Amino acid sequence: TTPTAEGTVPWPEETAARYRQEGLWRDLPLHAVLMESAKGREDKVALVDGDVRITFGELVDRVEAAAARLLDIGLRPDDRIVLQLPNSWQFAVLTLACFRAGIVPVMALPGHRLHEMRAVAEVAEARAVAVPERIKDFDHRRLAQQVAEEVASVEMIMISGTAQADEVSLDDLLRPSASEDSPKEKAGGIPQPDPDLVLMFLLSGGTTGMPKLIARTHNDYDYNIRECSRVSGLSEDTVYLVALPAGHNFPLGCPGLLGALFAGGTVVMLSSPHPVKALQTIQNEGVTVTAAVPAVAQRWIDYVEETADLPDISSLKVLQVGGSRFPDELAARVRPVLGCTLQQVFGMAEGLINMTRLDDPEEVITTTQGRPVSSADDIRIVDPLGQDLPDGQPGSILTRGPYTPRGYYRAPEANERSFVEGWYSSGDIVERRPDGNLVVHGRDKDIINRGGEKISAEEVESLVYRLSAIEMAAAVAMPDPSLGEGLCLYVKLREGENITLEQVRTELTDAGLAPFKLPERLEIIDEIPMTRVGKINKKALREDVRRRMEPSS
Ligand code: J2J
Repeated sequence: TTPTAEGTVPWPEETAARYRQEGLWRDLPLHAVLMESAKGREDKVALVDGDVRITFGELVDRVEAAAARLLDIGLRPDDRIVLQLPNSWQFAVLTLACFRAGIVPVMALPGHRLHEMRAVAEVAEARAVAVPERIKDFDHRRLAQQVAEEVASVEMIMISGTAQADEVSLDDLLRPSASEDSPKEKAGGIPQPDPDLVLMFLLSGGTTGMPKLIARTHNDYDYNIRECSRVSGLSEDTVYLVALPAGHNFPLGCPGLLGALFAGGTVVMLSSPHPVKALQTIQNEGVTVTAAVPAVAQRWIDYVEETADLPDISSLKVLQVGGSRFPDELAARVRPVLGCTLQQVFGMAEGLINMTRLDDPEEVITTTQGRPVSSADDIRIVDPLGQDLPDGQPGSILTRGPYTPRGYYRAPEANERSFVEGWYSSGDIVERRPDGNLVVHGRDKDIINRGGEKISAEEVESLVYRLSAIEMAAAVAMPDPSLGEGLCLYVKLREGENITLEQVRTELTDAGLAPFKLPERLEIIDEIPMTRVGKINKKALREDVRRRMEPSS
């Protein structure tokens, strides 16, 4: 029998055996894939971050040395580090060093605050938190200190920048092995991680009050990356731009920065997808492929259309777009305006990745969200009773497969709801066309998808109840011209009370909620509409806010 990490839900034995037998699971620790791609390319640039250029040879050296140092400072295999770093070479090297040592990174986002960081550190029982000193005017060191104060397991703060005496300096930890070689010698000797065990935790964009952790194994993620790389046409000629937050599944491994490195290509880290910087970087580095959410793709398209003196972006061959529904009209503008092939991606950190193929007819590329990257992915489209629907009829999508885990980490209750007899129910309403391509029509899960960042309505609502003026609250999606959706908060007040949007935002900020989850509009109403089964009628509220926002003519 295969070992199973505590708190995870394994694939059934027979299924795992079949994935092995068919060569989908290779039983390689992920760093072995990097070692293989680095072979014969020692002097080729693997990683670019501003002026920093790291060759494959240097990358392997740093990763090996850092893995040994992580163990030297007292971490052990299966320990967890909450990683909250901006897109940077440090992000890539630390992640790979964790993989090498069998230490498990928890992929937090730079936008997360105490509410999220504390929750994931607690569930993961993290021993360390890795942060930059600050990003813009936010003090991440202070945030890490608060997490360490409030979460008993956290005993180490790793700082990218100038570390203080009681902190671990990431610049020091991630330095090359050259000057002192004891760690390097030991690196070869540190044990290989078990490929069936947890590689990392991704964060779910799920619906519950707290973020859920998704344990991905070496075996499943290696396969995920391989299939995505194949479908996206990665090769050693690839220059991949990381413009979305690197801790997201999409830019990390679909095929993302890991796919590009494993293909022997080059990865360029950029801290923001702002069009001026992004397009200049595409020209400077000869970027061939990148991933964007629809809101980012729209900004790039608008910018190119509006700007006279543009950088030359003709190196860009493929623009992947996913994370939320890419409107067909915008999709149709990608090739004419940006001069590259659009690849629509409908994916999820829980596993299943769908992509249009690069040689699909333009109609498929601009109006569908593609099909599973692997023939081993199983998909069903079902009605509310769980009955399979014929092609052409929208319903709930269920999926299982070699890179879709069977449950969240340490979350039996959430698993009851989201996993049905081994099938993951993502809450998306999807139509499968007769040609196999999927079209996403909407969702029946209670989230707000704000420019690709998922916000759990329940998470926001539960914090809103800290305001004593509020008797009842409902967070709903409202239309937003640039982000697709924004967050509108409906409230019913207690007798004689009043409240402003600013007060709500201040209270939620004080509670440590990530800024991207703050409501952007407040509607105070006398009665919150309810459904017949006694739940808040969110559909009615979404229609209501849509009506209120219509320009009065
Ligand atoms: C509509 N909804 C989409 C799309 C995701 C690649 C791409 C995206 C993600 C991601 C990812 C959508 N059209 N094209 O992990 O590797 C919504 C669905 C889905 C949820 C998953 C990747 N692409 N979505 O977005 O875990 O609602 O992953 O269930 O953040 O995003 O969110 P997340």
